[in-house]
Amino acid sequence: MSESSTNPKRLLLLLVFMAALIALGVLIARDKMNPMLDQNGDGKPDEWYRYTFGGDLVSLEKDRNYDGKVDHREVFVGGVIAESMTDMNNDGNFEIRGKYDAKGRLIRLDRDLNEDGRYDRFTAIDAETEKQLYSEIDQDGDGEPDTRLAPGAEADK
Ligand SMILES: [Ca+2]
Ligand SMILES: [Ca+2]
Ligand SMILES: [Ca+2]
Ligand SMILES: [Ca+2]
Repeated sequence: MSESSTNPKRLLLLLVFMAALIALGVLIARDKMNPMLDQNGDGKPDEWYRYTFGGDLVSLEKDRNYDGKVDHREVFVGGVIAESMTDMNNDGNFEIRGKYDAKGRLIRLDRDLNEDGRYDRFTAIDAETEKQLYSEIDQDGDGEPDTRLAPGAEADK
């Protein structure tokens, strides 16, 4: 009779053990999918990569000045770059944002020229020629384009 009362306990222990093994396996798999690099060898990661289970790159992040904060980020869809963001002055805001078409070609460039944390210059790019098509500005300060600049006005920065 004592054996029948210990069996459920053993079963429970076995289940807990198996669950722990599975959790460990998931952690190892996640680490493999999200590798980190230490480019300057200071012991702290400065590049982070994320992959899908299928091995497609999902995103990469870089700390290019090694201050511990991400200052460049790229997002990929189907292994193709879809968006990039760069913090030019390392204040935590990404002053430059690029958007890309399904072939990974730049089609829009958003910039925060006055470095207030909001994009204020939005430039459409021809994917084929890589030339600027037109620019818009954000006049009401909501971070969205609302006013199209006259052709040639891009030069004023
Ligand atoms: Ca480092
Ligand atoms: Ca940084
Ligand atoms: Ca910045
Ligand atoms: Ca701004």
